Amino acid sequence: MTAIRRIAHLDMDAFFASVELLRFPQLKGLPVVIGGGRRRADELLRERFTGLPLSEIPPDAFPVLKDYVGRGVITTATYPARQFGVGSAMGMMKAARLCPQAIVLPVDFEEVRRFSRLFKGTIAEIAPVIEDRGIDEVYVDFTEVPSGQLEGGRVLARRIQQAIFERTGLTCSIGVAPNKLIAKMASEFDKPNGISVVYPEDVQARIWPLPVRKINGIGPKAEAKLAKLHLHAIGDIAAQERGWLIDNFGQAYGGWMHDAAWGRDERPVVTYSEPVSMSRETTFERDLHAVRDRAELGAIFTHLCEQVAGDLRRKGYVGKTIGIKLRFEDFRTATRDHTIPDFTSDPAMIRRIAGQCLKRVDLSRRLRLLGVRVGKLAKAETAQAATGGGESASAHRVAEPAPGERTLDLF
Ligand code: TTP
Ligand code: MG
Ligand code: MG
Repeated sequence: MTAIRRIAHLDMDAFFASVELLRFPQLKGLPVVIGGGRRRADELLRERFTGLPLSEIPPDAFPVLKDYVGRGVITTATYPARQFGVGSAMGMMKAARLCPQAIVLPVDFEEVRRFSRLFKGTIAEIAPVIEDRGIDEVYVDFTEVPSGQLEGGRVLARRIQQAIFERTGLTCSIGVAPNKLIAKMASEFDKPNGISVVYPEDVQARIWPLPVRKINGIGPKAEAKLAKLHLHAIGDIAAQERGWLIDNFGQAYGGWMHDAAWGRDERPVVTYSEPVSMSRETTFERDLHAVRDRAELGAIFTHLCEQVAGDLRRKGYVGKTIGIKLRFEDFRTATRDHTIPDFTSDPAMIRRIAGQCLKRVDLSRRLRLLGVRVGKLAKAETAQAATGGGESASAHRVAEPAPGERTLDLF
């Protein structure tokens, strides 16, 4: 008997905020947002409360949103803060109006990454087929795992949830479904600390009523276009002829949308391999024109290069191929790249080469998305030895990129 495909999507609850609450358990149950300044809140508080353990600093000593000065956006918010309507990507000023008493803490990236490794390692001990989807989420293939089929996967999901909590003190939510597409939606059904199991026959009842944006791959632009066509729920898409969707959205995207709405998705869970490229991209709030919006576009471009450079450095990689990706207002996509003789993770170098690539594209149409990618990666220390070490053996050990491209998904 072949096992029924059971795929889980696991996503940590209010991840950056929950990591802070491990340090400050006295804030549990209170509205807390992550955002703003770089200085660690505990350093500032420690100055005021010398000698007192961090967990004993009174909650009313913490900085709150109403006293926050500066622009910035919220990175995430605890569930109690979300009850006030505060959430990711919201401006701090707006959040301060909605929930002035919310405590504001800066993100501690090192700590967040440590817990990211910890929770993923915990899962790996129980179910080895894991696809890393960013800082706080993974897909896990339950199909062949002993007990992976019990109660549609719920038993194994519960075990993983418990193991993560015991190891880290953090909660997560898990969706188990016949494929990645539905599992991703299902992990949100019962957040925080929930488990949702969706069976193939549930698609109509549980997936079709959801707004189209819940499909991972339908963004704000596609949503707007669908709304103009009077399609708001996933079931509205499912009710359309495939050919009609293709006429309106193109062969690939229209066809994919039809499959997605019917809950069809055969993508495998891809286990970890060395990254062969790292990239950052952004979809603009409004379409931008290369000439008329030159300054804005230039700033975004530079920022993307800096972000990719930062990702490379944090993860200890350098690369040789620098590329760009553009998506135009008509959804057409263009890519260009250029390979340089020496490995780099230098933001200025990446910016310069990416800028040259940009010159090779016709920019008369407006842009909806811009991306920067660095490929032909090697571990920084290996590449350094290779360039600086003359005939050293390590020159021949520069990592070859793994077959098939894998882009790091960076929140
Ligand atoms: P999410 O999983 O999207 O959000 P979350 O874990 O905070 O909350 P939820 O319980 O709804 O899953 O993102 C994971 C972390 O990534 C989040 O804690 C902060 C970070 N992040 C950003 O830095 N920028 C963003 O725009 C978003 C959405 C998240
Ligand atoms: Mg999360
Ligand atoms: Mg997430």
